[in-house]
Amino acid sequence: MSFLEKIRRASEKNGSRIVLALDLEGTERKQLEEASVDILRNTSQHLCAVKINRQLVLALGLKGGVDSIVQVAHQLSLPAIMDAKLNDVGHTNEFMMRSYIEAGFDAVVASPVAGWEGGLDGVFKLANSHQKGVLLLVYMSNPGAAAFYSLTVGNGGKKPGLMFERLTELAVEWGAHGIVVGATRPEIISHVRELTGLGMDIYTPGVAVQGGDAKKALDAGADYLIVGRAIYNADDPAKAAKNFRDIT
Ligand code: NUP
Repeated sequence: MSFLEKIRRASEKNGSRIVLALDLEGTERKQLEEASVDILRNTSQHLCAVKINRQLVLALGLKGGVDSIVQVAHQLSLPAIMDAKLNDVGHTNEFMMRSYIEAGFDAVVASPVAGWEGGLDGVFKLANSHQKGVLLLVYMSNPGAAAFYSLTVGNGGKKPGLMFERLTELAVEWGAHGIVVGATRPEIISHVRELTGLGMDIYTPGVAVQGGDAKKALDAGADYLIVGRAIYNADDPAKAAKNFRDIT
C-alpha cells in the first residue's frame, strides 16, 4: 500500500488528521525508547501518522532503535514519517533515503532547495519505486523563516515571485506527496492552497507551543496538523491528542 493510501486509511479509521511529532529527549537509551513507545501507544487511536525526527535517530540509532518504534506504529496501523529534511547532493541523499526505507519508514521530509538534478531526483525515484512519500518543506514555522521563504526570486523569463510560491510550483512539478507549511502563518497556508488546488496535502507544524492556532491553520486549508510538545509534554497525552483530533 502506498504512503498516501496508508495515511488516508489511518485518518479515516481514527477520524483524525493529527500527526504526532515524537520528539522526546533523554540520555538513557532504553528509557527514551520505552517512553516514546508508551506515548505512541497511548495516543495512537487519535492519530493518523507518527513523525520521527533526527534527534531520536541520533539518540537511538536506526537499526534496533528507531526501526522498532516504526514497527510499533505499523502494528497500530499508522504510517511513519521521517523528518529527515534531506538537503544534500544526490549520492548522500540517496544513501539516507535507502536507510530510512530499510528502517520501514513510509515517507520522508526533504528540502526542495537542493534542487532536482543531482539533488532530489534520486530521492523521488527511490520513493516512487517503493511506494513511499516525499514531503517538501515550502514554508517553515519559525519566526526567521520569512527571511528566506518570502524572498523575491526570478523565475526564468516569467514574472518574479516569492520563494515559497516557486517552491510550491516545484513541489507540484516534481510530484511531491505533500508539502509542509508552518501553522504560524495561516495566510501563507491559504495562499499555497490557492496555488496547489485540492490535489496536494498540506502538513502544518508549529501549533500551540510555537504559537500557531490549529483551527486557523485548518480553516486556511491545511490537511494534517503536526503536533509534538503540546501532546507528549501534556499531563495526559491521550487527552491532549484527542482534543487536537476533535478540532479537525
Ligand atoms: O517548519 C517546520 N516546523 C516544525 O516545527 C518544519 C518541521 N518539520 N517542524 C517539525 O514539527 C519540528 O521539527 C518538530 O518535530 C515538529 C513541531 O514540534 P512542536 O513545536 O509541536 O513540539
